[in-house]
Amino acid sequence: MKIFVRVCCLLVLSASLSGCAALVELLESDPEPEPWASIAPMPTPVMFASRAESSIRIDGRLREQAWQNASPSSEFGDIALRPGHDPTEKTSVRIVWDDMYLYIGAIMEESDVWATLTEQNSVIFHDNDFEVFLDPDGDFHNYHEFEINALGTFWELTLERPYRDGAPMTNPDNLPGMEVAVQVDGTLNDPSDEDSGWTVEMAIPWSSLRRFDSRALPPSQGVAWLANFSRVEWPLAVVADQYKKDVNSEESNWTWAPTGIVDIHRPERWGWLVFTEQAPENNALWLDDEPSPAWSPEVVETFLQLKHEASIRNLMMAWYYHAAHHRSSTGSWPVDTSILPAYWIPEGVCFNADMHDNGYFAEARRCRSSIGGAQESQTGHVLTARYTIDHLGHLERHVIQSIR
Ligand SMILES: [Ca+2]
Ligand SMILES: [Ca+2]
Ligand SMILES: [Ca+2]
Repeated sequence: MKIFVRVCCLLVLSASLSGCAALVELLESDPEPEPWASIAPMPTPVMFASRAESSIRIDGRLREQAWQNASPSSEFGDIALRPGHDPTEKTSVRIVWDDMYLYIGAIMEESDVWATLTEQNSVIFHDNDFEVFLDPDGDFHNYHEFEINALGTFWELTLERPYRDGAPMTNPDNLPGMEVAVQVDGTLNDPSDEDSGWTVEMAIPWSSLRRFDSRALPPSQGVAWLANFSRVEWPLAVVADQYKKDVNSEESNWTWAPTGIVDIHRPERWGWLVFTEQAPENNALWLDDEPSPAWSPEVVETFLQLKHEASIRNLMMAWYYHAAHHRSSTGSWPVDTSILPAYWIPEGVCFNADMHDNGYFAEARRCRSSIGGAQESQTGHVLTARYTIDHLGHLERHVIQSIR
């Protein structure tokens, strides 16, 4: 049931925020087990955000040299990689930055460009849309969501936590100084022809992103952000020469990072945006790929860290889901970590949880005796980190070793 929480919540949200909270409470008390798909391993996309090589004018057209030089992300796929749900239209994003802004450009093929919502901060995914999710510090909490339709109407909100964890939010929450424009390549809301698609071009000032990341902005070379990009696509019929949304049909969700479940609010399944000065030739990358010799040492180091620590991050989320399931099915938190099958704990990782009446505080790190097997970085450091997570799903990474 929880898989519908995003859609249900936002439908309720358009009428009442308190209704949404009640719905979350109802779902949290639902003893139905969390679907395994939600924690099944999913491929993790990685892309580089490189420094813009020319100025960018926000007009919806990605014609500037900066966009031409930026290589596109991997193409979007079904949010849960379900057989038979492959996208019928192609989508990719490009990301560049300069000293003032983070720039996001999306190219969406679309044979029927359609949009109806004109009121700012309305629930935009009721139309076909493009969506951006940014969790700069990667802690799964306090992340920003942006949605826009082909009329250029957009909605922004900040979630303190994902819906599954109660989702207190600021809605709407429009980032100051953001510029955004769309361009339709075809005719809007005219079913008599076949369109090519539409593009989104946006510039987000670093100054408005500071509250999501305590590190320096623009990010230093090699810094990684958690992010996702998504596209909601509704089945359309043509009635009296007009598009009509089939409200009884399920929408498609095409995403950059598959979450494995029809719920985009699973930040633990989003992809990595790695900041770099130089544009790489290939940006359609996955965490399973090998680093390229053409990348800078800082970027290689980040990439290897992300690979190396992925199993620990998975462990933390496996524990989180097991503990949440235990609580929803028995009414109490587990007394210790023995409910977690041992195969979730990677070799050489020490894991423990401090259980208390109202939840827990869990931590995982490479065991001291295994530090020799930790990741050797390009600069000769041994990279180790301690991860912690609490029962509200707040993940933190603490660097504990950096030995030359
Ligand atoms: Ca432009
Ligand atoms: Ca965050
Ligand atoms: Ca058209």
